[in-house]
Amino acid sequence: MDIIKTLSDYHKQYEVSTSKPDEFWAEVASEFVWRKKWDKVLQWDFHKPEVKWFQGGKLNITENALDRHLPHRANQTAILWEPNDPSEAPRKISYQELHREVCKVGNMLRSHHVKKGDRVCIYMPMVPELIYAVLGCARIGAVHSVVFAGFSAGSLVDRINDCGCSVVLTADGSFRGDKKLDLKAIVDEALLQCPTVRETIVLKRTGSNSPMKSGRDFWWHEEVMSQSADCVPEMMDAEDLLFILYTSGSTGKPKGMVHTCGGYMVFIGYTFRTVFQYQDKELFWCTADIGWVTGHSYIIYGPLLAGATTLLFEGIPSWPDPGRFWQTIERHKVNIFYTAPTAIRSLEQAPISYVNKYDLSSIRILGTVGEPINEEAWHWYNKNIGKGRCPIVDTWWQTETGGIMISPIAGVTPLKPTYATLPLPGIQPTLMDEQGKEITGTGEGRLAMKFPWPSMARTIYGNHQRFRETYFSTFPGMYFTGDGCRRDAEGFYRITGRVDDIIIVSGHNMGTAEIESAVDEHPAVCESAVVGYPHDIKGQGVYTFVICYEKPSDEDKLRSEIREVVAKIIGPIAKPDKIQFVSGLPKTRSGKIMRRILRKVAEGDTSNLGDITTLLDPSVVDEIKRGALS
Ligand code: 7RM
Repeated sequence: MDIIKTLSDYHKQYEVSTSKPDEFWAEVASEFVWRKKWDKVLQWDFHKPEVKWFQGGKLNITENALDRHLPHRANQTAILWEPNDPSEAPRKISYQELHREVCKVGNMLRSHHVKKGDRVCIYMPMVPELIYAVLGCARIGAVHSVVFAGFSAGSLVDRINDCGCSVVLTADGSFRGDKKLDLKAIVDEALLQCPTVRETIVLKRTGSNSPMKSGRDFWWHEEVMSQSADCVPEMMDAEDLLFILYTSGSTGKPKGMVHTCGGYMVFIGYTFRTVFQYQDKELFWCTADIGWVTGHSYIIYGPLLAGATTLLFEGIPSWPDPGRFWQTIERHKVNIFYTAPTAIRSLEQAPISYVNKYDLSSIRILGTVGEPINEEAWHWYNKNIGKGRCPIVDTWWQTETGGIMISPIAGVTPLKPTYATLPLPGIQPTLMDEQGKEITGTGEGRLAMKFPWPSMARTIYGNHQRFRETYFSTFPGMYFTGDGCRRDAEGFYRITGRVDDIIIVSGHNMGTAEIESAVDEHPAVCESAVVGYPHDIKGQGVYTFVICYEKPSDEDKLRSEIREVVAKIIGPIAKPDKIQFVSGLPKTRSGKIMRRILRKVAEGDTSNLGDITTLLDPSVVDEIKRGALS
């Protein structure tokens, strides 16, 4: 399939992808190496639900991401690693070296009796060995389950036990800014409650003195040393499991989203090249963590399937100072930069000199992912980072979708700030109203998908019923995303936020996202989060947490101004009852606000906030608790 280069290419491919989906995806898939061609492109039934792509096909994704490139890219850098500490030397790993290291890890796992289908937990810092671990699993057909290395022992226990991992790949520790985290100690604590784990293999990174339990714990360097650099790839059926990735539901235990080999490969390879318009020899940087689906799809698999050079960053955006991203772009001449709105908003609070002292002229394309980007942050990113000459692709997708679903195609399809714009070929979105009727034309409703795409999750590990109930029961015969969405007259989509974030004030349904975007219109406001709380008269009241660019000199005056702005934009009914000024919000690393915590604070019940260790910065919670308004 030729890469889309013009708007009319887009319309043509889109048309074919919906009128003849089998032909369309067969053509995309035929660019890859299949050991055996599929018998059937697609079989599906959203009522069961059951979705199978490329049935009968046999492949190994690492052959496509590595071996396939060796004849012409052996010496090209595959991974450019920028360590946490900018004074430590970056590392370049060529495709040849990456192939060798992945094979060694594959053999190491086999020597520890890991076989096809076994689940392997990966709990490691953002170092090249983490990528070797992921691909090493894929090489031998083991199912990787990466757990973000900032999660607590308790979160790790849940994720290991849910899918019964037999081996944990980890490190002695990790560096994050000026902090050191003792990962092995966390693993040791977790393993007290993980009966299925036989062994751990521990990479040395920080040199912390991890006690090793004889017979259970092994050093990575010792185990990998003697392994051969040839590792026969396991031949996988297209529908065999490639990985499990846990995503937190709004309540209850995390869901292990299951992704399979063939469809995931085809869709991630296709969307990476299409959306970012990657050109040979360019340097692509996605700042996500590999513990998040964005890291899986667009640090590892997408770029490597395309034979690209991918930048892997171990550090954090704020250390040693808030210029770290921009310094790194200058240092390595990054061409495509893909980050989260939360990072943009936090960096825009630093003096602009942190941006302007670096040469950002290598950048050609910018991207965002993870949450709706507000108008103001979009313009800041466009002006200060893109210098007004780089398309911004606002990519909407989910852990469940595996890859990008709705997004501009860089430099090809039109942009519209705060809009994810148009569905990619193969993606058939629709908007549904509260009665379950399809909305046509301009309108706002719940975002659903009418037709399968190759990289959609196939189930929740061990709980197909929960999969059906969560995604396929709201609108029978469709996949429900959980997001609210608006469609304009041109057919452009704008994601408005999760629809489970709804509050009912005096009988009026309001999306918290809608109130937030109104609050954000006040020029002093950098960011806000709205939750409901019990209100004697209205049922629920509107409690707003607000981050300002500068500490407000007169808080009460600002409060009444913000109320007026909301009244003007939405109506007096939406006026915040309480406004608490804060310096930060409880967020996950990917920028999702943990409303559960804010709701508790707003309800005045801070005795048990539940697990807060999955937050980017758990310390903000104390400040928020102290400042809570009664
Ligand atoms: C990739 C990822 C998924 C949820 C999704 C949305 C929100 C993601 C955008 C966005 C507006 C975007 N996976 N979301 N991208 N909202 N515009 N471009 O984030 O599983 O962690 O989250 O994130 O609510 O449903 S995820």
